[in-house]
Amino acid sequence: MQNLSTLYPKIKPYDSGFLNVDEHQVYFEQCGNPNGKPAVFLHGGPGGGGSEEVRRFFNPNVYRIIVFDQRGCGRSKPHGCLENNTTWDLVSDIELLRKKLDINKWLVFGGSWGSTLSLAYAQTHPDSVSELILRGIFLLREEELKWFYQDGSSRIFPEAWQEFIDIIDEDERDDLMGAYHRIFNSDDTAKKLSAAIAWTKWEASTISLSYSPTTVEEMSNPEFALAFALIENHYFINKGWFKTENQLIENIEIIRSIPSVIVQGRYDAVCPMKTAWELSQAWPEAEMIIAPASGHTAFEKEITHALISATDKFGKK
Ligand code: STX
Repeated sequence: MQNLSTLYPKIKPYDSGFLNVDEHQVYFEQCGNPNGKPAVFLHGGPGGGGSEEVRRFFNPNVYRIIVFDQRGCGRSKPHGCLENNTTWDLVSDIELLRKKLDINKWLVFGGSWGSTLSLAYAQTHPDSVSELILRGIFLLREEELKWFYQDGSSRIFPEAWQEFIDIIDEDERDDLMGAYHRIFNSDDTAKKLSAAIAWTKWEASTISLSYSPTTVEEMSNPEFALAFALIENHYFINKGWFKTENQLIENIEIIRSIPSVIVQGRYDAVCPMKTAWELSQAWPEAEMIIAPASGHTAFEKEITHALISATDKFGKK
């Protein structure tokens, strides 16, 4: 096998700050070369927050790397806040951040929910986007949500699934997302927390091709889990506030000519490849790269390699 590209070295931000929008303070930071090619990283979940690792997908000598924590998660405040927290609020934050940082166009990089948000942003502000790098495609459609939260992945990970459903009364298990929603909106703080941890552990257990105890432990941190679970559930119950089920595919015309790369793990059990395939059928201009022995996360070796090859390629232009 060829040598796989690995993450660039660890770096520290040269700048950070907050964007004040509605009742939210949205944390952002800049790393790498202040005069480099601007790139913004859109994290997953929603509710996952940025991390020190995600900067490392970009050559720090070439890129001016901007990472921000979406409303209600990571270092953004108030933590877990669902007020004025929709897809379209985030799209507007991204555009506001671009203007605040005095950037003309930027490369937009997003995986999973980050791919959903990247497409929504690019289709709203196509002139602000120089290139797109999308991974583990998620279009927030009914069948994708049903696959992950009702019947699908459950068949591949029955032991993790058991823990996900144990917390819900048997007579409510025909609508798990709804049942979790009722707990998250109740006043029972203890139950809310244990449900948030169960919700988050389910995802942590299924994102890697090979189960990663470290990932599960990190994501089970109560503070992380509470924002992650509440925000994801809020976005999914509301179907992402999209006007139609296939909105992001129907609007592909708007972004067709933006140079784009799609990276997809063949054995992604969170966002199965069918979705990436449908996107690429509607959008043959985008380069589709299949990682043949990978699951969902950006940190699968083949996926990291494909993502870094894409940032390196766009960084040379
Ligand atoms: N959520 C998919 C998603 O965006 C249904 C996602 N999955 N795991 C993540 O994001 C993190 C790696 C951010 C935890």
